[in-house]
Amino acid sequence: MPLTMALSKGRIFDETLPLLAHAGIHAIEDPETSRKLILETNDPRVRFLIIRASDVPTYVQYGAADLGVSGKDVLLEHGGEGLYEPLDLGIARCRMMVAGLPDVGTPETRRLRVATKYVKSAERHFASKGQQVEIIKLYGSMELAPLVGLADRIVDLVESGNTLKANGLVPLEHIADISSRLVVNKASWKMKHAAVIALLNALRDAVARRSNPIEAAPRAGRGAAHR
Ligand code: PRT
Ligand code: MG
Repeated sequence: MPLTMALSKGRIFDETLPLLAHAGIHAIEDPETSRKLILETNDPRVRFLIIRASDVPTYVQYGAADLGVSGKDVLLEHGGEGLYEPLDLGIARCRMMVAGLPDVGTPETRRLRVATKYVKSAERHFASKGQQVEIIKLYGSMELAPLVGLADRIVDLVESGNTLKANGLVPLEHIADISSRLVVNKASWKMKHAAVIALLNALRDAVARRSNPIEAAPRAGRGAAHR
């Protein structure tokens, strides 16, 4: 049965491709140069939808895509309704953090202001510490907010830490480790079970090989001599 897979351009597409290649699936066009939003693959039973990262869970929830690849940050905001999340692909890793200007304490006369696009995750984090905060919803460039007095803190993703550093900010609290997950529509899981399970198993195998390349590598490729 044909499978439609929702992917976003950029790091998720780039890092999912090698895993899909292990399952024998290759995109015929590059989404960075093609303007098409539906990409065929070498396998006539599989096609990709190229959509915004934050829209992937929605397409899968409503069954417009059978499955997709989505960052855990996006899934935490979406809530995961209508989806199974059977596999951590271990790609596009980063941390969700609270950050701010160094040596700036919490204000005494008002609630802490926190700017973020991760409203639910931020609310949950501060509620779990018993801290009342005012969340300011932004859609990007959160790092700017503390610099111009819009917020006391931000909640954002941190990978190398270079973006924080370049803006004079420091990481303050760790909220969650983030990686991308395979998500599957609940009805597709039932109705297209064999096709979904075959792809899931191939991807699981690709993830295991990547995290344990020595054991998974063919014998000639082990290179024991130069280790
Ligand atoms: O389409 P939309 O704008 O909604 O999505 P997007 O721009 O978030 O998509 P994209 O492709 O940038 O990110 C897709 C997914 O990659 C995210 O949902 C995360 O799960 C994951 N990911 C991993 C990251 C990062 N690492 C990351 N570093 N997403 C964003 N960043 C940004 C971060 O927000 C910050 O601005 O990179 C900056 C920090 O990087 P460092 O290396 O300077 O610390
Ligand atoms: Mg981006």
